[in-house]
Amino acid sequence: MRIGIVCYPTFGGSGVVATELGKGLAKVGHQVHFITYSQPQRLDFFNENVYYHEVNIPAYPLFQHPPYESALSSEMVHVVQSAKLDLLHVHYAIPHASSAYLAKQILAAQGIHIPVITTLHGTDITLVGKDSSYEPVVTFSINQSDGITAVSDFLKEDTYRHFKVTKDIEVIPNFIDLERFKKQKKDHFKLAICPNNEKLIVHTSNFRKVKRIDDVVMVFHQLRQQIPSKLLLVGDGPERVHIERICRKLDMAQDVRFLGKLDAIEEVLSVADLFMMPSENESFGLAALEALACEVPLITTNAGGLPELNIQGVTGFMSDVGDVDDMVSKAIYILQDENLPTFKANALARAQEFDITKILPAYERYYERIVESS
Ligand code: GMT
Repeated sequence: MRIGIVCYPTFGGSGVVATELGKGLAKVGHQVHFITYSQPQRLDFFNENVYYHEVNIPAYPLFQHPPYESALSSEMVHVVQSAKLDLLHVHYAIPHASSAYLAKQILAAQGIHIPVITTLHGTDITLVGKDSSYEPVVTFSINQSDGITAVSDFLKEDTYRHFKVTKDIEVIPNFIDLERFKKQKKDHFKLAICPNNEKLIVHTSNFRKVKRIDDVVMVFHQLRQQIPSKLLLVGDGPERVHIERICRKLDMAQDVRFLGKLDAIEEVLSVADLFMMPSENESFGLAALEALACEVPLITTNAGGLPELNIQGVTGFMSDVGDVDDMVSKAIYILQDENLPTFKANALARAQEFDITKILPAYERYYERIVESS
């Protein structure tokens, strides 16, 4: 098939999923055309089946806000026409679903039919999409998509709860490339960070409020008083400065390292003993799946789709949002030398259920279904 993929090109989960999906589809022989405003972070390899089309957004003094949606729709029209695409698959509803709708109408007027699939990822539904500034457009454009997928049962149900969506939503969970995300031997790295054999706790995110990084820090603050440990914070975003200040205030600067945005996150995860995701909400928790693949057990909340990934007492533990004391006691349990190996083995076994080779065919089948029926 010739597939157009539209996504955010940044480190965010939806962009990562879209890029990895495109790479996977290209590897099995599909022609994949990425349409984004800059090179996707993980589109870092050459494959004869991968094409990249950058959305050009011309500046004009009148524009306080450059009309990205119009430029994106226009680029979709050009790519569908020139590459003769069979399908447009847009990731994250805002504004990709409405831009795709417009492109579809423009092409229909030229006698070209292009099916559109929208994949819902999380904050496009649970946070931003609900805002009345966006809601009518989000509802309309989701309903106008020929196919809709969501990355968890929770997200599917939440979409029906908050939007008047009348179409079926197919749940296709996120996935992981186990050839890339696997535990690597990085003893020198572990020794540099934990010279006295401390336990290593890792959190990665885009440092937004919804991630509740304060809770990561408060759990670590209590944990390090009972188990010698270090904390690595990977990523960057609006909360970073605030979190750095808390760490200094709690006199933890020696034990907490900020690594910024890292591409080779699997190297850090390879030496981690515990991954923390105390999010307020999380439709899937891709970063937690990356940790599992590197044999790292989880402390997460039970919010959103996290119970569909983290199995209580098996791959780690879940606590209520904000229950720092509960997270501390569960983290201490996992980190006991007699418990840790079992949790690590369970983590890998769970990740194997989300291997890209198992999930990619679900997307292919769904594509075929939508192309045939639309
Ligand atoms: O987590 C974020 O804030 C980024 C966001 C995105 O769209 O890039 O992530 C969402 O999509 C990911 C990929 O499907 C999911 O794994 C994340 O759970 C989801 N984030 C939230 O629901 C907060």
